[in-house]
Amino acid sequence: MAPAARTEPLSRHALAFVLAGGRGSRLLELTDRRAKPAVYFGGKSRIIDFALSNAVNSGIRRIAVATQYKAHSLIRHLQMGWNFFRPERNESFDILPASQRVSETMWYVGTADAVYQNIDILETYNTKYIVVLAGDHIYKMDYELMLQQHVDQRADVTVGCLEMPREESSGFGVMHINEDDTIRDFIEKPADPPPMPGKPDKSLASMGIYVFDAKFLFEELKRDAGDPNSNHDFGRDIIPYIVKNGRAVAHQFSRSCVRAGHDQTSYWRDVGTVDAYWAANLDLTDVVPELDLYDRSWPLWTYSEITPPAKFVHDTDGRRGEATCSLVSGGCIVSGAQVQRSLLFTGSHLHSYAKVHNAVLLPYVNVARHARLTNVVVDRGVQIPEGLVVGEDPEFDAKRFRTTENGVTLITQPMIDGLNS
Ligand code: ADQ
Ligand code: ADP
Repeated sequence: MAPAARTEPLSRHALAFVLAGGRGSRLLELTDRRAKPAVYFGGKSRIIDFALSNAVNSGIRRIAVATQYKAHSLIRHLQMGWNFFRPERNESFDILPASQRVSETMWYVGTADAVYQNIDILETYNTKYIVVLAGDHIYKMDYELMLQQHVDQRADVTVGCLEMPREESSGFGVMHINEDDTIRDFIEKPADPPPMPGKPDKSLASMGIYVFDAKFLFEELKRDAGDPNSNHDFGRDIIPYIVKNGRAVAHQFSRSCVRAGHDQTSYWRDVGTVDAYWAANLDLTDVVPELDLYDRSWPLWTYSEITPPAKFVHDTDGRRGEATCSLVSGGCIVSGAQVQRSLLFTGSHLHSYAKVHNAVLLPYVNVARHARLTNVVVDRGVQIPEGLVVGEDPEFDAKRFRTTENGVTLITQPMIDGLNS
């Protein structure tokens, strides 16, 4: 039977519940002071802005964000950038602190618990659907299409999923589906991920995003809360339980990812490691990047500081300050310095004879004269001293900074302060 025509988008009856509490420890010192969703990405934004922008661009007008680990930087960002929701228009944006019931030692309870602890608040919203999102992935997706599949297939839960190389999928939930997208099996983080039928090199991985009917979710969370054997986690407990005892359906990302202009691929990244973070930021400097940030039909909402334009000047010796194949944000000053294939966030200042190449500079970095930085991620506000050379002597870098498997060096201010000790 063909589904009845809809008069109104389903997104108007949905609440997005964004899980933004995870630490993201593989980002090393970048998440010492901020949660992974609050880490800067793409020159002007933070990682969480992608999930939030998807929600808003999909038509969702009720959003709740669950915070936990090192939430201060995240909360400040959300308060400044995401305060345009109006209760008069049936809109809301709630920042939910970690429940007081959770003790310091019990911080890392599962994701389902983060929703369960806020159930009293969620029940007051009178919303029909809940879209559970992770606040730590880079992608553009229209959740309305996922909601539609959920309703059309009368699912208890609909799980967003994508194909990925089998060897990369052991950190994810991996599933088997029938022809009609019903999920037959779901295994959380399998050591040996099962391949897709007919595609021995691929697995079908969960994106960690779920659509539920609100009432069903509340009942399910209450049932799970009473189960002493549960970890209270969506991936480990709730989804496998529904796969066995109810109706779980898979929604393939390729059906609802937002492509624009030249953007023909289903771009999705978990920038969970410093290597992946560095690479995904620098990918944006490609002549034709896979992720199109210039698509005006799917804007990336964020809080952006008010800054003067980026400025490129000759120094007093007449040396040109220039940047090629790079993204340079507002408030930067490149004076007699050379910038190549790099991404500069707001407000950095690069001085004469400095060279940066394959560099991701977070906001307000100062690069003093004659410094040379190659293959680096530099944390916010770092003062790079005169003449410092990073990326040319692996032994020196490994001793003083954090170097990754792929030879990327992460530089923070405490590491710089330690140089003279
Ligand atoms: P993981 O990514 O390992 O797997 P997890 O670490 O639980 O899942 O994080 C999921 C999201 O929840 C992240 O955005 C994190 O920041 C947040 N989070 C974690 N604990 C939280 C808490 N207590 N309060 C608030 N937020 C919290 C999950 C699924 C897999 C799936 C991958 C996709 O379990 O099946 O494949 O996501 O990345
Ligand atoms: P350098 O070490 O490269 O000589 P400086 O800090 O002396 O760097 O700055 C060089 C140039 O950068 C200045 O002459 C000016 O054009 C520009 N500049 C520096 N600070 C500012 C500022 N606050 N506003 C506008 N331009 C600035």
